[in-house]
Amino acid sequence: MVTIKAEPFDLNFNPKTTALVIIDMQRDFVLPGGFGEKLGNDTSLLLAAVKPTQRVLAQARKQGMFIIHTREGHRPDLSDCPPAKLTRGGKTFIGKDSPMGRILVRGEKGHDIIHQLYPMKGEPIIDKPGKGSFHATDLHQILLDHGIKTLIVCGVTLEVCVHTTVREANDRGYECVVLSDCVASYFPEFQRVGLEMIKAQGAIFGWVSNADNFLAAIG
Ligand code: TIU
Repeated sequence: MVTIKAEPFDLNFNPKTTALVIIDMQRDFVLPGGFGEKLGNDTSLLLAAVKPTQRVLAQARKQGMFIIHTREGHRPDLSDCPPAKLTRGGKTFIGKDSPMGRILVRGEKGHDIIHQLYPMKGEPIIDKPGKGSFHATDLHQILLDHGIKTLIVCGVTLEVCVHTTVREANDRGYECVVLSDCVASYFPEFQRVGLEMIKAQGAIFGWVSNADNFLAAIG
């Protein structure tokens, strides 16, 4: 067992039963021209999470930790995209052309993970149609098969796909540690409050730590 310095209190975990989960570090969210920008956001705010996550990913690989990547997106025929998600307020972006291919469509350049954090062979990629990583995916089964009990969570955006995934994971019995500098939001206020929400009420659905603390814990 190792101990990670975290809020609201430190957490013990076994690196062998812990997975690093990197959520939706896709061009469509992080780079201009994709889904995030089409929704009216400044995508540059998300880039702050890239370098700290690279450090965490490199060390997790060195330690042989189980690593999982997720991508939000849909089949090319959009048959797995609920109409309520496809068109919001009369606007449709998913499936439309962009400089990085069809937005949030599997197989397109924008849908894929940025090169800085690209998965290595043997690191499962979960393609998910929703915000949560457990909804309509085999993530829970994969984690059970690997005896995983603790999740170290990075990715974007904090208050949408990271929150939804951590809430889903907490309900399924996983202890989740969100690394504050390895997650990002288009809204600085949501980043701050989103982290507060996780750790409030005695870690109501998770813990908050950071890249340095993670690196110190797993050495
Ligand atoms: N829009 C936004 O903040 N996020 C998403 O749509 N998906 C994820 O968070 N991955």
